[in-house]
Amino acid sequence: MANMPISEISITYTSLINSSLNSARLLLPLCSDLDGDGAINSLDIDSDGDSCNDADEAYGVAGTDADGNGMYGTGNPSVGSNGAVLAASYSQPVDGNSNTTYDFLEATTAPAIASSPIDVTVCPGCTADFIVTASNVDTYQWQFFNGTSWVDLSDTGIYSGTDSDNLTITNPSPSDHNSQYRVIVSNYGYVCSLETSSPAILNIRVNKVITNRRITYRVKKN
Ligand SMILES: [Ca+2]
Ligand SMILES: [Ca+2]
Ligand SMILES: [Ca+2]
Ligand SMILES: [Ca+2]
Repeated sequence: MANMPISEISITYTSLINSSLNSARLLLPLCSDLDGDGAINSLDIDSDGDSCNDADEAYGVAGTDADGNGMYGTGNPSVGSNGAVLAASYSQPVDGNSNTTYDFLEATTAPAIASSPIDVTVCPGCTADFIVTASNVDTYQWQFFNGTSWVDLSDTGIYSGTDSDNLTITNPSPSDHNSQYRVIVSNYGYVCSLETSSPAILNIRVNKVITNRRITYRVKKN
């Protein structure tokens, strides 16, 4: 047991006058090493050992530890006399999944995408579904590529299920041909990782046109 850190102090109160007050006990947790890696929480950059640094988890913002060195911002931050980072402030550490345990003291599994949506081909005016299969997910956000960047979709117009595992596109038009969609999944208790699916393409089946010298026929495919 040599060199083991003290993990807690227990104070037991015993009254010699009133026995009803006996056995009051106060536990003062000290120097907890939550993930058992030999570094106590106050000296551990990832106290719960879930690969998301305390700096990010305490703020609930990925990239708070910008260079991944375990400290606020980039490089060695300036600290005050009590060791507090001068540039950093928060009222209390974040509990993103609202389970009363601060996220930096709670090992959480990152969201993971098992299968990305696949390309879909439908007729004009039909319904297309894009489906993602993922685990440890609290939120889904489907996006559309507008030719320049990916933009978040909402349940308006031809879109529904934009915050679910199933994006439905109802009554697409030929102009929607070749549109690209993808989804971003997240976990409230694990701020470090947003997983993005591979993009999938919406193909609109084009009616075949047969032309002879004088007459054009449009052949309905469906
Ligand atoms: Ca530790
Ligand atoms: Ca962590
Ligand atoms: Ca929590
Ligand atoms: Ca955590």
